[in-house]
Amino acid sequence: ARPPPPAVSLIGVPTDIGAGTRGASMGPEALRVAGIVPALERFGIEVRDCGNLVGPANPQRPPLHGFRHLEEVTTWQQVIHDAVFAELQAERVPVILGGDHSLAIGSISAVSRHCRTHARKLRVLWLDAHADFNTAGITPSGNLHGMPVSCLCGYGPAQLTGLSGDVPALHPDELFEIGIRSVDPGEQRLVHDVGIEVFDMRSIDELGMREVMQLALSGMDADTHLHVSLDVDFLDAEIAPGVGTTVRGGPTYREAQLCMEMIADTGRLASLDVVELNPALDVRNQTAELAVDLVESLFGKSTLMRRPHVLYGTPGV
Ligand code: B3U
Ligand code: MN
Ligand code: MN
Repeated sequence: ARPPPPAVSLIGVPTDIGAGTRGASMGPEALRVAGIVPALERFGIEVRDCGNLVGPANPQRPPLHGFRHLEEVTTWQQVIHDAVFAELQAERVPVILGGDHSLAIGSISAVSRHCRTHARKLRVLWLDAHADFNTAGITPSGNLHGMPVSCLCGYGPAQLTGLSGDVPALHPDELFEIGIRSVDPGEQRLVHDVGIEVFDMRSIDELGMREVMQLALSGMDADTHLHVSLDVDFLDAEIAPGVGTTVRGGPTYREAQLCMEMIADTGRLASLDVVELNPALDVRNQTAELAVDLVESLFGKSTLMRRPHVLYGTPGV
């Protein structure tokens, strides 16, 4: 028998203070306009739209000690952490509607705290054109949306690395980055030294999306909490123009759909970020509509009645 559909809580995070280009603050509303609520309800999912969180406005300041807007970003992360943690404790699946990608510091810190409280294993899939592993010392921009993964792994200011408790929210072994095609020079070295598992576009070209996803999803079991952090710039810029930092050569519509379907097949998706959607740059809300299509696949939309519960084997075996 199929498991009952999850109860989903939508949490809007209308901020762009971590980004270099303004506009992602309008992302949550664009996803609602694109029909994210009825898209999920169609599968029998009970959806609660919690509305938008409230946090500091964008002060549009230059970097200070390597960061733009560190204090404001920190305030947002505390609000995000608390909201996401509350929904997880209520046994609901939080779907965070961004907002720039700095919000994942708060959301994944909450997921990590929840997993530790309930002795669950954590798996994070980071779907992005960028590695988001900059630090104050190596960032070319000071923008914190380029630093969430490093902060979550413990490389960053204490006010962001300590959100989930004394130990870093994320261990590199719990993380797989997919779709990467833009990594800054200092970032490249750090990603290598820390040992982040990166499936860049070259690996997708060589192995195919299917094998990449089998590897990224392998080794999970019934106790694994799967978090997906979907940066819309993961997608090829031709199909997803509504993002601030497009990088050409990303996954096609079909590759992206397969990626989502294989995640759905595991039956382990327990929290999701949809980030970096920038309606100010979009054309007729098409990027928001595409994101909603992909979210439907993540929650089990499929052409035929096949819903196997697929658990993939041990990584590297
Ligand atoms: N790596 C660059 C660009 C960037 C990272 N994430 C996004 N853009 N969205 C930086 O500024 O850190
Ligand atoms: Mn990105
Ligand atoms: Mn990102």
